[in-house]
Order: sequence, then C-alpha cells, then structure tokens
Amino acid sequence: MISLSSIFLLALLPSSLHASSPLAPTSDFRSRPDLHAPTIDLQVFAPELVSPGYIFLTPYRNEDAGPYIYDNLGQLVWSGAGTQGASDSHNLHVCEYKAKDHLCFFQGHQHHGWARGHGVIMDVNYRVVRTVEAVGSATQTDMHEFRLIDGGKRALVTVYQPRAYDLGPFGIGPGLGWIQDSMFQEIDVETGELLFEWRALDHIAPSFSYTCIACTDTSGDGLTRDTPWDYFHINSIDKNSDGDYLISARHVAAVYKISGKDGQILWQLNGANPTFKNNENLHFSSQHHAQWIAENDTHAAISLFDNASNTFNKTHPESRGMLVGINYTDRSAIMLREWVAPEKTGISAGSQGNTQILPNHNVFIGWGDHAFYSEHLDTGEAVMYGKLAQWGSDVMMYRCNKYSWVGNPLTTPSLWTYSKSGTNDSSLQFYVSWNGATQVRAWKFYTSDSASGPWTMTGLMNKTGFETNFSTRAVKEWSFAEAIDGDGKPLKRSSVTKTFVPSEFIVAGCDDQGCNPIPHLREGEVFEKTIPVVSNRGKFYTQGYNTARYYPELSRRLVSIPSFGIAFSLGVAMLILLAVGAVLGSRRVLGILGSCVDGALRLGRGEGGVRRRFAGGVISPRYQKLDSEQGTT
Ligand SMILES: *[C@@H]1O[C@H](CO)[C@@H](O)[C@H](O)[C@H]1NC(C)=O
Ligand SMILES: *[C@@H]1O[C@H](CO)[C@@H](O)[C@H](O)[C@H]1NC(C)=O
Ligand SMILES: *[C@@H]1O[C@H](CO)[C@@H](O)[C@H](O)[C@H]1NC(C)=O
Ligand SMILES: *[C@@H]1O[C@H](CO)[C@@H](O)[C@H](O)[C@H]1NC(C)=O
Ligand SMILES: *[C@@H]1O[C@H](CO)[C@@H](O)[C@H](O)[C@H]1NC(C)=O
Ligand SMILES: *[C@@H]1O[C@H](CO)[C@@H](O)[C@H](O)[C@H]1NC(C)=O
Ligand SMILES: CC(=O)N[C@H]1CO[C@H](CO)[C@@H](O)[C@@H]1O
Repeated sequence: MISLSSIFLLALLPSSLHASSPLAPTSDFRSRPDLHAPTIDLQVFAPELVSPGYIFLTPYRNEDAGPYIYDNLGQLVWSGAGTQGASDSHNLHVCEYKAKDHLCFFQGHQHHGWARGHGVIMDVNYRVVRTVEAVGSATQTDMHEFRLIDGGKRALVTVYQPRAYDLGPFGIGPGLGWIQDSMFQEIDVETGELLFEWRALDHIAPSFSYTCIACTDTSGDGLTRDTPWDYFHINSIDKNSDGDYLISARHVAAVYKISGKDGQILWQLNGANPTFKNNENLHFSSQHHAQWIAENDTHAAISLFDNASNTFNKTHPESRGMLVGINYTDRSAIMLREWVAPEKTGISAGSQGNTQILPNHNVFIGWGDHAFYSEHLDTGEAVMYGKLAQWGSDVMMYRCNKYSWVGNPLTTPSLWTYSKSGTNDSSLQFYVSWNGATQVRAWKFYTSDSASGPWTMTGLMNKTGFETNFSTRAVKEWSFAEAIDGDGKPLKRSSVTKTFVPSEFIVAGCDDQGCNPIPHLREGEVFEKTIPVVSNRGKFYTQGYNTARYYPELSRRLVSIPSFGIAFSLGVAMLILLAVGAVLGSRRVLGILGSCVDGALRLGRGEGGVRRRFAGGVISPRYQKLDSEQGTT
C-alpha cells in the first residue's frame, strides 16, 4: 500500500491573476492596439529541421488569456483572446469536423486543478460553429480533455464530479466527506447523445491513490462539496480502432486501458497495481497526455509527458516527453525514447504539459506550468525552443500543439496610416495586419485625396510578420491596403483609413514612424481631464468618410443590390418611424431629438454635467502640480 503522507502538487491553478509583467512581455501592433499577444522568445531554432506548420498555444494567467496561433518563427498569426468570452481556454488544436479542419479548444472557468466549461469548435473563418457540453447526470466538462474522434462525429470529454463519500476509513469524520470522481464521456457531437460514460470510483479504489487528503490546497481536504479529495485526477483520454480507451490519471501515477464495451480495466501501466513489470529504465509519475501510438496483438506503444515527481518520490531529475513500449506477451514495459528540455538542468514541470508526435516523427512538447514549448528530432535533439513567458512568470499553458492550418478570417485587414506633417515634407507610414489570415504573402497599398477614390497603388510589400510596415514619400489623406496571396491574387481589402497627422500640441512627441507614448506623470503631478472646446471643432476630427465606402470591396457588392431591396429597406425604416411616431407623438420625438442636439452643443461649449476647469483650446492631456491644490477629484 502507498503511504498517504505523500504529497502531490497542484494541477491547474485558478486564473485570478491576469497581469502583464516584465517576465511576460506582449506585442504592440499599431494596426491592432487592442491585442496583447505574448511575444515569443525563440531560444533554439533550426529552420531546416523543424517541421512545417503552426504552433497552437493557449496561455492563461497572462494579460490576455486565450487561444493563439504562432508561426515557426514565433510570430503571431492569430489572437483569439476575447473570442471565447470572459474565461480561460485550454488546449487549442486542429480537429476534424464535417470532413474539414476546424479549431477545437476547451473554454471555461478555472478552479484549483480542474475546470467547468465546454468544448468549442471553430471553423476556418474563426466562427464558433458548435459547442459540446457534458450530458448524462454529470456536471459541466473539465479542461483536461476535449477531443473529437470519428471524423468529428463524437467527442471525448473529462468531467470532475464531486460526490458525497464516506471518508471515515481515511480519518475524515464524523460527518459527510467529499471525493472528486474522475469521469469521462463520449458524446455524439450533433445530437448530444451520451454514448459512453466511465467513472473512476466504479473501478479504482481511493486507497490506490498516491495523493493524500489535504496535503496541498489543491488536493482537496474532503471536508466540503467545494473541496473534494481529488484522488484520481484524470488528465487525458484516447481511443483506439478497437473502441478501447487509454486514460492517464496523475494522482495514481498510472495509465489504463479501458474496455469500450463495459468500462473494465484491461490493463494498468505503472502506479500502485501495475499489470506490467517496468524495465529498469522506465520510471514515470504525475504523468500527462497518454496517447496511443501503435498497437497490435502482442505489443503497444504509447507517448506521454512524464512530470517525473510527486514531490516525495522523484522518479527522474527532470520532466520529459516519453515513448513507452509494452510487450503483452511477457508483460513488460520499457522506455523507448525520451525528450528533455534544452536547459542545462532540464525542466521540472510542476504540473500540466504534453507530448505530441508529429507526422514527420519530430516531437512537440509543451512544458506545462512553464510557458515553454519545444520541438525535437526523433533522436532527442531540440530544433526549436520558444518561451511565451520567462522563468518565474505566472503564465502557464496546459498543452501546446503543432498542426498545419489554413485560416480565412471573416474580418478585413486592419490598417493604420500616419504622417508626421501630412505633406510630402514627411512620409506616409502604413501598418497593416490581418488577424488569423494564413494565406497573405504580400500587401498592396493604395492612396487617394478623397475617401471615395480614385485610388492609386503606391506600393507593394512582402508580408514581414503579423504586422507589415511600409512607407512612401507621396503623402495622401486616404488609404487602404489589399492582401495578396502566394499566386499574386488579391484576397481582401482593409477599410479606408484617414491618415493620422499629429497636431501641433503633440507633434513634439512624434517622429517619422509614429508618436511615442505620453510620458508618465512626474512625482507630484496629477492628470487634469480636459474636454474638447468649440474652437477646435472640425480640425482634428476624422471627418470625410463616405460610409458606403468604408470597405472598398464591399462597395462593389452594394452596387449590385437590386433596387427593390433598397426600396424595401426604406419602406421598413418608414414603418418603424411611423410606429415610433404613433407611440410617442411626433412632437415628443422632435423634443427628444432637440434635447440631444442641445446636449451635444452644451458639451461642445464645455458645459457638460461634469464640473471641471479647462483653459485654452488644448486637446492633449495636461499636467498640473499637485501643490497648486487644483488636482482633479
Ligand atoms: C506487433 O508489433 C511489434 C512491435 O512493433 C512487432 O515486432 C510485431 O511483429 C507486430 N506483430 C504483428 C502481428 O504485426
Ligand atoms: C518511487 O517510484 C518508483 C517507480 O514508480 C517505485 O518503484 C518506488 O518504489 C517508489 N519509491 C517510493 C519510496 O515510493
Ligand atoms: C516480447 O516478449 C516476447 C516473449 O518474451 C519475446 O519473444 C519478444 O521478442 C518480445 N518483444 C520485443 C519487441 O522484444
Ligand atoms: C517577396 O517575396 C517573393 C516570394 O517569396 C520573393 O520572390 C521576392 O524576392 C520578395 N521581394 C522582396 C523585396 O523581398
Ligand atoms: C518599419 O520597417 C522598417 C524596415 O522596413 C524598420 O526599420 C522600422 O523600424 C519599422 N518601423 C516600425 C515602427 O516598426
Ligand atoms: C508628393 O510627392 C509625389 C511623389 O513623390 C508627387 O507625385 C506629388 O505631386 C507630391 N505632392 C505635392 C503636394 O508636392
Ligand atoms: C504534480 C507534481 O507531482 N508535480 C511535481 C513535478 O515535478 C516537480 C519536480 O520534479 C515537483 O516539484 C512537482 O511537485
């Protein structure tokens, strides 16, 4: 029997912190100031040896948690932060659904070592086309596995289910104790029908656990329904062509083959009650991500990520990816390969992590609570090693993956244009990007004196990264950019953009490329809010857009709308106006309109409801000494 004084550390922590830090720097794109994509520190890179494809990272506890795609060079391809709502996501990967490549990931709320949420399926346009929820009598799905199988017809999900349990034999009582059951379900993706369900408590006694009650704040103390003892901790599910499952459970340090017919355990690798004798080279513990690699009647090969320690029993000095061979005939298991991090002393992953064998036999590894990933040759040598955040940061990635991917976003490219003087004395700078687009090879830049054209092509520039910058001497007021694919074909155009020209008030902080951030307040200075004043009206506003032609491509389509369509829209608009008029009375409507205009005028004159002083026609923020006793409140 295993001593219950053993200690296992946390699995996944809740993501209460979302702070940016010097250890987790983020990008600053002028065309996409909304994005805070982590920047990758690529420490090992052998371009001729890495496999083609993209890297799928799902950091959490960083500034903008969410699903991200990067290229081999560590450059951002897609930031999905925000697309999954106000929650964390995990294990972004490419999955097959309806015979096409999709993105799959878990989305949900993070707890100590487990989560509640659902699986998300997104198409190549980055639209959510389906979600997968737990069914049966279970609670919501957990993040440890969300995997589509059978061409996307079925999904495998983990569920962490608290249950009332008699923990008396473990010294918990008198009164009701609580245990965390580890479940998995196979679900029909379209209908939500429950096809298979398996519960650890039906098959593996808690006494086989290597984790003890209340050893850490995440193992659970068993005292309440919110702090059940997590004795098993399922963290991966795979299924073979016979219909049998392979699951990994970290708190029992074991991998199980489970019958797809009746849920019986067919064999157990490692742990307290193993079926196979480990070769002397095979030690693993607290492992993650067990995957079928090959299996026949006499042998099996599985890959896994070996955390290598359960704190009291360190089975290896460092965590690693591992390939394990099992001989069913003589009931033995052996380590066939291992892949360690390219660090002097390796990495000891406190939690999480995964090992993915790529189609060309390279191996891709996510280092769990260290926000690092690496790619290795079959023989072990690292050919890529990237850090999304540095040692000591709080940022984690449950799993990192590599796949080929073609993304066709529905959005248009984003363009920001800038000129220091607005005339040929300076230059016109273009900053363009297109979040998620993988087909862009080059950008064409067009300018005009009017928002409606005519347009002149002023330059062609190969794409240089997530954001491409370009500059021309011929400064114009209006621009758009056009994305070009590898065959030279245009893909999509940005919206029309008005050149940003800094006013005399801020230009001292600007150079030919753009403007610098406003300096931080000095000691004793306070920020005084000001509002626009009448004398500036018009000068700095972005007037002049032709709303029907925001998107140059769209305008062509608008032309083709049959005229009855416009007449119909006008008719509907009139009907709505009539209805509103009937309800409120037309005089009332005019009154409301009038008061809006009044308000706008008052605001323009600086008579808004907020009481504050302002002086002179200055739009830019002003600073004021605190000791003048005039600080804003
Ligand atoms: C099963 O796999 C083992 C290991 O790869 C191999 O040596 C053996 O020949 C295979 N057996 C059959 C029947 O294919
Ligand atoms: C540590 O783990 C190894 C491999 O699982 C096992 O053989 C050994 O007995 C364990 N040692 C202790 C002290 O539990
Ligand atoms: C598996 O064990 C059987 C029986 O001992 C042996 O004949 C066979 O060679 C072993 N397979 C491998 C790949 O070593
Ligand atoms: C742009 O890319 C194409 C195709 O990769 C290449 O042939 C061409 O030399 C590149 N042009 C510049 C200016 O780098
Ligand atoms: C724009 O690109 C040039 C090189 O083409 C580079 O020197 C410059 O730093 C870039 N500017 C910005 C703001 O990225
Ligand atoms: C600005 O420069 C472009 C090309 O260099 C030229 O065609 C254009 O006439 C210039 N505009 C003015 C106002 O000088
Ligand atoms: C969950 C777990 O067991 N984590 C362990 C992984 O390995 C390191 C050291 O190798 C331990 O410190 C962690 O506790």
